[in-house]
Amino acid sequence: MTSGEPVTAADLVVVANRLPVDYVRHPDGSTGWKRSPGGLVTALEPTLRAREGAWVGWPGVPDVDVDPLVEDGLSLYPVRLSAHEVEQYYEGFSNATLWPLYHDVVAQPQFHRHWWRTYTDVNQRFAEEVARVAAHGATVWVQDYQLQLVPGRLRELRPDLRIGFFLHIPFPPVELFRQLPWRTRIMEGLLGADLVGFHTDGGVRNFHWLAQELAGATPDRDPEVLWYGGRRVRLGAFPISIDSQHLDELSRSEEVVERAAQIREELGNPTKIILGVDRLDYTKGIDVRLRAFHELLEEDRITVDDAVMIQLATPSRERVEHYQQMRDEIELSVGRLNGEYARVGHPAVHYLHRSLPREELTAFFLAADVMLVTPLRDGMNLVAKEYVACRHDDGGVLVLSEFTGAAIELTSALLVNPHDTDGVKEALHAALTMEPDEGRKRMRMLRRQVLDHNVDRWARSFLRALGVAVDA
Ligand code: ADQ
Repeated sequence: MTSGEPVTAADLVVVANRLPVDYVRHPDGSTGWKRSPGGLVTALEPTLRAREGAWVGWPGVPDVDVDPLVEDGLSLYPVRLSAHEVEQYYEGFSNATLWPLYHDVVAQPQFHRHWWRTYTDVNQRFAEEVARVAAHGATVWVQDYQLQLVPGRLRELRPDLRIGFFLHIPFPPVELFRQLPWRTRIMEGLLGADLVGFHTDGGVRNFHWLAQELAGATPDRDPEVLWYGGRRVRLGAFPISIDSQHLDELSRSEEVVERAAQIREELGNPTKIILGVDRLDYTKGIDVRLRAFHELLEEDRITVDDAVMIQLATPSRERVEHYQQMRDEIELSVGRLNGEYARVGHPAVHYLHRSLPREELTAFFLAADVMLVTPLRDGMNLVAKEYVACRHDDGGVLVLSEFTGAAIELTSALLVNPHDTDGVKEALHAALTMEPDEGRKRMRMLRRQVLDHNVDRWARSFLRALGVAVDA
């Protein structure tokens, strides 16, 4: 899977916490690489390859020194992290400080000075590695909240570079961001970029205000431009998407269509299937939808013959304490619900704590009559878009939280406030009883949006705004 020598000076460098491949140690002691195909790789691959691109990131295993490699024509530069750094920079500052703070403090963020120090050290190391591999005048695209100091550090090291930054999670309201003891340093770090991108206009507005208040940036007549250190910093909303065409095709394949029918049968041919698919994260509102379903059963408005629920949950951040607690709570709720409403051989909720292969997930999407996406806060939420892309039959109803970035584009979904249990319950009931014509009309509108705005379009529009010449 690897071949050739890494390019010595790349014109386009992507830098993200993780490489698009994971380093693996096999039980027999041998080592290798496993592809971890994420949306980001798919989106950026064609552009990266066309430009002799490079990717800088952590290989996913602590304490390993691995040489740069070429994977299918893409140069990969591993950044070493010690176990201690993974704990403090990644699990600590990234996922127990920034993640909850940026998601409206739905969990209490922890502020620890030693975590912050490690975050700054690791950001410095990423910046140094990029500075080493980027060609003169190259474009660097920094990804996400783990690397917010990289643009600033990189600008100091390499003022010749063109630097873009994209935040995949929400950029928080002013009052919340100000809780962060290192708020000014983070703003200064981000302002090192030439372009700072968010999923939504809300993120742009929050950043615009905070940059002036905390870092002394000055506004321009253009509301999407700030001046900082004598430089122009452009801001913009770039709602990310998925490889819609690929999912649409996959969902039409014979195997997937057959598997979807088989899933329905295995569930005992219920009238309706309700589905939830998430990384197991407290921001995703899994408890909200379980409560709504539970109450509908309790009030006898539905029975387990009318509707079964499936919750697929990818294990996530299992070493972070809050995630362990939340997993226990969700599993307790599932157990209670089944204890009260399941019959032998017919659970009310089917709960799988694992990651499924793409084809299998697509079949679940195709089988589900109602898709419940109820995060308390989410930068975008790709699951909502994936569900829509898979419904080539115009079937299915999407219930979507207003607090996702996706809700701005997917306005024909049944939009809900996840804090309002009655509202979620009514929307779930409305979705279960919706006239097929009404459902199809909504789904057609959703599909137009998702199929027109794919992830390739997202990547191109960001790079274009950064001043990179990309094909139309
Ligand atoms: P995430 O918080 O990870 O992403 P999301 O956008 O929904 O959230 O993406 C999750 C991905 O994992 C989807 O592609 C989904 O299909 C997949 N997945 C979930 N459960 C799975 C399972 N059991 N088996 C297999 N696959 C599963 C962050 C931000 C989001 C933002 C994205 C991209 O939090 O708001 O949309 O980055 O910017």
